[in-house]
Parts: sequence; structure tokens; C-alpha cells
Amino acid sequence: MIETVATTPYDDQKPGTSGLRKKVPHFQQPHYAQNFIQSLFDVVERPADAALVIGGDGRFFNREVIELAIRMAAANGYGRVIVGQDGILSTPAASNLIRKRQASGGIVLSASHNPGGPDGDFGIKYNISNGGPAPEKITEATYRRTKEITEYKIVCEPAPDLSKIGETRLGDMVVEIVDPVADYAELMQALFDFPAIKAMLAGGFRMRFDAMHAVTGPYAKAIFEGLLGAPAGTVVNGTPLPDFGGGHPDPNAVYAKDLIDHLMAPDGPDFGAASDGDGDRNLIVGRGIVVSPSDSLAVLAANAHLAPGYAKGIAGIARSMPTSQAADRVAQKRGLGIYETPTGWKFFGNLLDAGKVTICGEESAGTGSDHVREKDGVWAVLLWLNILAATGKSVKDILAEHWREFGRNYYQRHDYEEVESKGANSLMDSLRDRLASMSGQRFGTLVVSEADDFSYKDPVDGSISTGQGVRIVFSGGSRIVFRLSGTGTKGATLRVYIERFEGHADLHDLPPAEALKELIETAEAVGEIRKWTGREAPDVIT
Ligand code: G16
Repeated sequence: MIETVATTPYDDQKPGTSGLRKKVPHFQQPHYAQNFIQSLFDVVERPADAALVIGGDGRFFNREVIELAIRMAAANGYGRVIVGQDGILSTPAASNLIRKRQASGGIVLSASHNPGGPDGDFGIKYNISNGGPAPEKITEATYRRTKEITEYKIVCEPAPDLSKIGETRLGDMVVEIVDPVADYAELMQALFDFPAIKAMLAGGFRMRFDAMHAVTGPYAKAIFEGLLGAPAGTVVNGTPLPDFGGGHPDPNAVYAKDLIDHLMAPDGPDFGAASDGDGDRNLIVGRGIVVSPSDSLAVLAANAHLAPGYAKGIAGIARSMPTSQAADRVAQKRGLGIYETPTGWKFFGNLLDAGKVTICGEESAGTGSDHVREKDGVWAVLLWLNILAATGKSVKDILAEHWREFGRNYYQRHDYEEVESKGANSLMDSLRDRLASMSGQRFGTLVVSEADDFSYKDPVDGSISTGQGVRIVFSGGSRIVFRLSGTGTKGATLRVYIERFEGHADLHDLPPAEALKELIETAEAVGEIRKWTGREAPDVIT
């Protein structure tokens, strides 16, 4: 039986870089999640009897909202929901299922790399029928709808048991509970040379994968320890927990320190990797070296042809604006198209659908390809393993050779987290006010050649996105980018991205902080970070 429930709008349901993210208690307010889900159902394109994929990263409150979404889908005319067993689906696995099962879309419950638990973060994102994050025109229409919503529809019957694989009915709708790993593992086997990676692992190559108590645990165990035969224990922190074991499932130098420490030991494993809350980000570490996400994108793009799924070569590369220009150098040398988009995977969807690019990546530890329409942590790890197996080289050697061929783009991102929104906005406003007069200005040895607030015109559908981050480019190509994060849930997070190109091979082994020293000082001089944030130093440097 369908119940229509009266509700009143909330005024803060504007999706950010990747869906609606708030603290759990915020989501637990009466009708909060229901309002957002109904607004989505009201605005998204879907034929009658459409299929909808539903899953999440297993964080606290996951199951409650999955059950709600199933009951609301049944009341809103969906013909079928495809749900990961126990409510689990990594973001890339959900993207794959949407595509494979020709669903009209999917709901993924995750706040990605943000911490979980009763006081942690929660999130709802919607993916469209190509498997990718909803573009801005849908997120904006959803937001508009949330401001005028007066009722939502839900069936009175409870959702079925999510632990049992198979089909049941809820009202007129079929509820199909599926193994969250099987279809994804099949896709990975079609892309990569599993026998070669298996042989490398059997030959004594040692790896460590840290699932950070988040969603990739079951995927990593099935693929690395199961299909590829890595010894039991290769995957650590492999059981998804609602609070991620009290940790912060963000695979960076701060939160994945334990993994990095293992890889820095002289007798450490050959290869280490980690993924985030919902399995779309990745960190790659070789023995004695951490690979920056921007370099990882460039290396993967330059070597993808070594994997069977990309043997014909790649069509082009896309990167988000703040991501380093290392990938541009690969594109230029190999005669490939290169696209610079705003931050957010949603901007890659049209380029991938149009066949303009095959590989995409972001400085925020995301890399992926046209196999799905999301970034994909386990995919990146497998492509690295495939490259290592095909070349027989170490991660360190691969990077050194890459820099020799293409030059090195030294790169750092400085994050100032949970700063007061007012100060952060004033910092950005002050920069914007000075943009027009910045060209020609000198800071030490650096002279500004160009300064703008990045805007993007989508080459496929012509849509325009403005205000995507302040870029200050210096003669010689060095850059400082200032941007406010769109994924935080408290105050504002200021991100400062710093980049310098070095062409001389004998200068490729400097610590990034040293190579970027003058630019880091210039970032403070131009941005007046201390003055506006009251902070002496960044919270996280990646
Ligand atoms: C999300 C988006 C990414 C984006 C990242 C950082 O990642 O999917 O495309 O690069 O946020 O965004 P911001 O700098 O605005 O915080 P995830 O892994 O959180 O979904």
C-alpha cells in the first residue's frame, strides 16, 4: 500500500562536488533523507517501470536509507531495484551495474573519504543512466525541487532482507539483491592480463592493499587474494565497518601513513595501495616512493596500452583543472587530445560518452577510464599491477623513466580544513578582485603571466560552469590554484594547489617541498592565507 506523507522543505539540500553530504545527525532530522530522495525521483529522467541500482559504502545509516530508498522507489513507479547484498556497492561497481543492467540511474549512499559513525558524515548521490554522477543540470533541478516539496510517497510494507541474494517483490516492484563483487570482478578480468599479474605475484612480488575498513575490502579480497592468488593477509583492514574502525578512509599521506610506513621499509613490499570509503579513490606506493595522483594519471595514460583492454591505444586524456599538467605532456608527445575540466567526476561523463577521452584523472586521488563512468580505485591498482607485470620494472624505475621522457611536474596540494567560511570566502573574493591587475606582477623571481577564475564550456553539450577556482600562472608555466572544496561538511576547506615543471633529469629527485619552496611562499604572499584563515600551516599536504 502506498502512503503519501506531508512534508516541509529544508533549505540546505544543495548537492556539492559529489552529491548531498551532511553529518549523520543532520540526515536523521525528520523526513530529511525522504525529501531529497523524493526530489530526485521527481526530476530525473526515467521510463515507466525503470530499473534503479541502490547501494552504499556500508557506513553508519547506510542500511536505514537503503531501506527507505527501496520503499520509496516502489511507491514511485520503479519496476525493479538492483541492490548490493547487505546494502554494499562500491561507487565504481554501482556505475558498472547501472550500465550493464541498463538501469535509468542509481542511488549511492556515501560521503566518500569523509569519516563515518553516528557523528560522522553521510551522503546521497545520484548517478544517471550512463553510470556517471548526475550533471549540474540535474543536481540544480533536484535542489530547486527540494525547496518546494510538500509530500513524498512510500510503501507501508518493510523492505526485504538485504542479506539474501535473489528476487522478491515489494508492491508492484521487483527487488533484486545481487552479489556486489561478481559483475565488477568480471569486468576487471576483461580489461587486465590476470595471468601475467598472477604469475608476477607467484614469483615473489609482494603487495599490500589497505582497504581502510571501507567498501573495497570484499572487492580486494576476491580479486587480489582470490582470483590473482596473492597470499591471505595481502589485504589489510578488509572488513567494511560502519565507522571505518574510527579511522578516516582517505588514502593520503596522513590517513594511510601505516601503509606508507610499510612501503618505506627497506624490506617492505614491492607495491602498496589503498582505497577510500566508497572505493573510487586510490593511493599508489612503491617501495621507497609515494606516487602523486597527478603523476599516476600521467603514467597510467602513457602505459595503458600494456593492458589488453587498452591495447588499441587511448583516445585522449581528461584531467580536472587543479590536477598537474603532467598528463598534458603525455598527450602532447603522443598526439592525444587533452581536456581540462572543473573539479568533479561529473564533468568527464560527456567526454567519455562522446569517445573523446579514454583515461581521466584528478589530483584528489581519482583515476578511471571509459569502462565505467566513475573513478575507480581497484581499477587503478590493477592497471599499475598490469604495467609492472608487463615491464618487469619497479614503481620507482617506472617513475624515473617517465620523468626522463616527459619531465617532472613537481606538485603539492595544501589543505586548510574546517576554516571559518567567512574568512575563506573573503580570501577568494579578494583574489578575484585583484585578478585583472595581476598580470605582469612580480613575486621574487616569478612573474604572473595569466590569472583568471576558471570557467568551462563543455565541448559536447555547450553547458557553462563558472567560478571553478582561481588560477595564477607564472611565466615558465608554474601555477598556483586557489579553490574552496565542495565536499566538506563543516566550515570551509581551502585548497591551494602548487605546481612547477622541471625538465632537467638531474633535478628530478628533489623533495617536492624544496622544489616548490618559492611558489609556496608566493601562495602566502598572493593569497594572504594566514590573514584570512588565521592558520599558520596547512592541515594536510598531499
Ligand atoms: C569528489 C569528486 C571528485 C573531486 C573530489 C574533491 O570525490 O567525485 O571528482 O575531485 O570530490 O572535491 P573537492 O575538492 O571539492 O573536495 P569523492 O571521492 O569525495 O567522491
